[in-house]
Amino acid sequence: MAGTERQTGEEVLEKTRQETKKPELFKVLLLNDDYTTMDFVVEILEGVFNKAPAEAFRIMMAVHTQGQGLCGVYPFEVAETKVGTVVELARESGFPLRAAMEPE
Ligand code: TYC
Repeated sequence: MAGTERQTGEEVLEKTRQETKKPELFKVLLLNDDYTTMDFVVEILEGVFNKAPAEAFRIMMAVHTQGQGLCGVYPFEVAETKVGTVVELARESGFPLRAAMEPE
């Protein structure tokens, strides 16, 4: 980010430099299993990852056929919260659904 100078007359009083790091982004992936229902996975993709119904179905089928699928890319804390929410909602419904995160 650009440096700034504050001046009175000719004298430079202070130089400041603000460094703002871009947030690191993480992929959130859903993992396949044999027990979670397809309908529940679609609900998760719509409710937690804000996917439209057709996109949620497409991602669910990608996970089902390829073992895992991308749900979204988020800053670390958002990704972590989404993974936790998926696991918690799945446990409450008695499903072993898992989600993972990895650096983009
Ligand atoms: N494989 C599951 C079934 O046949 C469906 C499923 C899809 C489970 C995606 C998990 O992340 C998943 N009922």
